[in-house]
Amino acid sequence: MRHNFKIIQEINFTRQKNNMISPGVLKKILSAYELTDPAMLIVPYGKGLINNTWKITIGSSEYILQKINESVFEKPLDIEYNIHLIAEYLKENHPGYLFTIPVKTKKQEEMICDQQGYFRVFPFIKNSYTINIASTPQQAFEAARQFGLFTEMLIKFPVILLKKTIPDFHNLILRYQQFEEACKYGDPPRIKESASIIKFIRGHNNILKKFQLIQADPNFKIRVTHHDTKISNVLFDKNGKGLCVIDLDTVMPGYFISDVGDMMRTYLSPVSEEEKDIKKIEVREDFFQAIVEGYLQQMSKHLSDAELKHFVFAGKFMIYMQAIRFLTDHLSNDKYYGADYENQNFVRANNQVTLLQRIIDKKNILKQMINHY
Ligand code: ADP
Ligand code: GN1
Ligand code: MG
Repeated sequence: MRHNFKIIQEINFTRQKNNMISPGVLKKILSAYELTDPAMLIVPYGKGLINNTWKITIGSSEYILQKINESVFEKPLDIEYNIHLIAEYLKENHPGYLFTIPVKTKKQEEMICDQQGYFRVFPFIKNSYTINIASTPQQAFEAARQFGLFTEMLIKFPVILLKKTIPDFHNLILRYQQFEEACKYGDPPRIKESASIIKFIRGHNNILKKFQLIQADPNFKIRVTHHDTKISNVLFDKNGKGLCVIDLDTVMPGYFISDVGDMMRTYLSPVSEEEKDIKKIEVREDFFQAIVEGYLQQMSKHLSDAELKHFVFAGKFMIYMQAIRFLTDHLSNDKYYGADYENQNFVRANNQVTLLQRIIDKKNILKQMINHY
């Protein structure tokens, strides 16, 4: 079955992330917040692929300013709606949790719309820091525990109330259809050069079938899911303890395999998805153990047996989907993620299929490690 409109959603738009936005425009945005100051410092910040982020320093006060990528988030106000709803719930039910809420404008708005797009400001959490690669199992444990805690605190929250800020975001069936579309209608030379990775992806579409079974299985619960559990979305304190999760734009109803899978995708290997030298890609078993322990410390009593049995599958699912998304973007001339150099999304896709193969090679060892739970 074809869903034409949705299929082209990720591969057919004008990219916004790299737009140059002048300091003058940013200062005008900030004036809505009473945050203008002649000595203000505005510095691009973070490594996100989608939104624009700046760190603002005014004397001893620090803020994060973000511009939402409207090609990706078609209804930015839905993000504000979700964050607001969750903030209210946590204030009531978990008042001790450090939840980052947007700074209000002079008009009490949590997000503002200017000719340049949608912007919001967060207080920069003092004495916090983020990392881009998990270099110790302890960091992986802390991050996994924070994402588990986030879902657990919201276990009784009526998940149905949340807006789907990117409809079908982690719908692997749709991602696969987009990939097949790109294989047909994408850039012909790139399609030709990608023959072997295309073959690999098609050869592993049993992952797709397993996902279909999950979708039909009532033992797999829809919960409040973060959907972007990379380690740079956890704030740490100076002792290396997790403080809270951030980057909540994709918080929406979802399966646990999205969050656990993205942790595996991004914490298991000592090198990132950008690494060109695939020999450096490996699956660190002690980091897997740390993810299991951290996440299950919060979530073990909520996961069904069927879900627990799919812990390792979660990694395969997310890595496979990310490989598909990078390759689809490469075949579609980098419209979604952009590229800093020729073939960057091909490099990323190749990195992810290598990681997938490494997980498959260690599948039995990893499954044994989860058997104790
Ligand atoms: P992106 O969607 O681009 O990944 P994030 O919301 O993750 O955007 O922000 C990018 C980076 O900015 C984070 O990895 C973190 O380092 C920093 N950051 C974001 N919000 C805060 C905050 N409230 N306090 C401290 N640092 C933050
Ligand atoms: C994007 O915004 P950022 O960089 O945290 C993407 C994720 C991908 C990730 C790959 C909304 O996340 O789904 O896993 O890149 N976010 C969106 O690095 O598409
Ligand atoms: Mg982020």
